[in-house]
Amino acid sequence: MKNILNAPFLTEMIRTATNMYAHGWDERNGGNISMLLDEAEVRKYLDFPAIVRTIPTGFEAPALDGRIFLVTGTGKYFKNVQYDPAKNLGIVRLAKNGTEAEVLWGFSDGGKFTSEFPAHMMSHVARMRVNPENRVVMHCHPANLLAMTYVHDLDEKAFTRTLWQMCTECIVVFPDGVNVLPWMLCGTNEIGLATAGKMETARLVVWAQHGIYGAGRDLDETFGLIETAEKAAEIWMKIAHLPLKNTITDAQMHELESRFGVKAREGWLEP
Ligand code: 2HA
Ligand code: ZN
Repeated sequence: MKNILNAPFLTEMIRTATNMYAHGWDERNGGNISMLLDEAEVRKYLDFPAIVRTIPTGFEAPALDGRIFLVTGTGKYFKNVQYDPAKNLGIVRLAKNGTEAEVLWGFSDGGKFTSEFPAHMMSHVARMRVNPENRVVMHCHPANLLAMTYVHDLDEKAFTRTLWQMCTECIVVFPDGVNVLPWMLCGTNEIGLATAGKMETARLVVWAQHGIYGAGRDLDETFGLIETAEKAAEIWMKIAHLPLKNTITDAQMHELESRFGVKAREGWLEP
């Protein structure tokens, strides 16, 4: 008997949402996650075709036609995902050039995918082009990154350099840096397109005065990416008002590049 609740991708999603809530990143219904699934893997745990219902997406994304995603539900609380995964999560397959989402499982109270579905799906398209191994898009509201957007210059290079300087590991974890969008109305196709554009050059995109988007290979990697950036932001918020005595220099950053085999975003370090 197939049981979707035994699927490792579902278990991992539940654990991740629970952990994100525990980190304080997802108050109330804040945050959303989407993960591209492998059809053969889904078939091990779910019979199809078993289209529960079809929901218009409100955008076109031909590159995603036939692609299957596990996604958090709109208005749902991360803290509740573990107690009722079928209500708080859903599995959808995109159809008709991405204009429709066929619900294969979940959203059991008649709900639907996250209000940030456009930003998620458009970001998947962008990341697939850059690195087909990227399967996860994650959005949340970590306090220190958010706080930083009120008091730090939003210039992407300046914002990234500050984060890189706050922990030695940062440049190793996100050498592509952090892109930043100014405040925009969330839940719209416009912010979706803008986020996807920023995802072409970095796996982290800050939404000023709102939160952050991360993209990665799997849930762990994407979580770790946001966790590292948020830790750096926390340190900056602790020291920004104090006289700075020491930092990580660009020469030291270059040492990290060679030691860990990473390359910082072109032109963002002094040669
Ligand atoms: O409601 O985080 O950006 C979930 C959100 C919207
Ligand atoms: Zn949000």
